Amino acid sequence: MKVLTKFDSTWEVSHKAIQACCAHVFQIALVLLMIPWLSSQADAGLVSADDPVFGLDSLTIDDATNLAWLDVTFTDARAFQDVSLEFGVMGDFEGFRYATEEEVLAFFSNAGIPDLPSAGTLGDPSSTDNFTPISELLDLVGTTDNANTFALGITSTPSNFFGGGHQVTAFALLSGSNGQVGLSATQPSTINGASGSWLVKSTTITVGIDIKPGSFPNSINLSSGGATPVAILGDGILDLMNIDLDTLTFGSNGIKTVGRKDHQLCSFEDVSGDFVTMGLEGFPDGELDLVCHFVTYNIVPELGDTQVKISGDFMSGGSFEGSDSVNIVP
Ligand SMILES: [Ca+2]
Ligand SMILES: [Ca+2]
Ligand SMILES: [Ca+2]
Repeated sequence: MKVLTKFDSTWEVSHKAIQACCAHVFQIALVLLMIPWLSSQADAGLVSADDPVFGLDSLTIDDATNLAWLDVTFTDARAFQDVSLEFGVMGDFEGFRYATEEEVLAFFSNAGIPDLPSAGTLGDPSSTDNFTPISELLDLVGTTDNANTFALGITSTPSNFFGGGHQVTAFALLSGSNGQVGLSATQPSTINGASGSWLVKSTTITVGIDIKPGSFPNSINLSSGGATPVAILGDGILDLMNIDLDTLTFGSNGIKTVGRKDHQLCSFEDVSGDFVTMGLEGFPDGELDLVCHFVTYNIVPELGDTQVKISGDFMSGGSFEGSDSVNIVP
């Protein structure tokens, strides 16, 4: 028994030491577990993030576009025809898609690279100003050559060059004290040991919402006064406190929440229940929900007046959207 106690106290000391030194590491790990692919460093243009499948630092999130870019190393030496078949369920790159040439150039621009070619050209501008931002970009996305001087990746944009029907490739290259960005072309079937693919997925997650908690169908009279409440449903994983209320929009015309003196009309309540399977609209389920109000006559529904979508950003990066049905009444 005493031996066990000794072991216990030893474990406690080391455990406390770990807690003291590494509490922030655990916190970050917890956040990443909750929302696996959101950035671990907020408020920068490009941030490194972890993909649940490809692992630590395998993604680069561009906050300006809400796109997550997969490191080019994962697609190195695989042809367009091959990679394109792997985006479905159980595919090697499930949930990803090819970026377009324009998206790659915007990504390079958002990486702070000043001298870029124009889309649809074979230009490859090179400058000393390009060197540092390209070097930093290569640290994020990886390189496709053995000397670690460039990242070359295929895009989805067909090329006008070399007979057409080719996929354009875009590269960022360090040479001497210069950094060069270029566009070139390749055949869809080409396997190039120094080229990967530029694959992206959206960082927008889908959330559950309930329009008019407590009632169903969600009847809206667009000529009525007042506001329509919309609940963003807490599920124990979604961090409602992380929602940037300034970015919340509702409906296809993007109206904002209403409130006096610039205060958003939002509150935390437990209003929602298992309305999908039980028909218990507004029944508390033990999870707090974020309920916000929108001026009813401003609402423009989506999808032939049968649904309305709410969208917004998280303060730590990334975005979300959710839809619910509506019944527009005269
Ligand atoms: Ca990376
Ligand atoms: Ca409802
Ligand atoms: Ca709830």
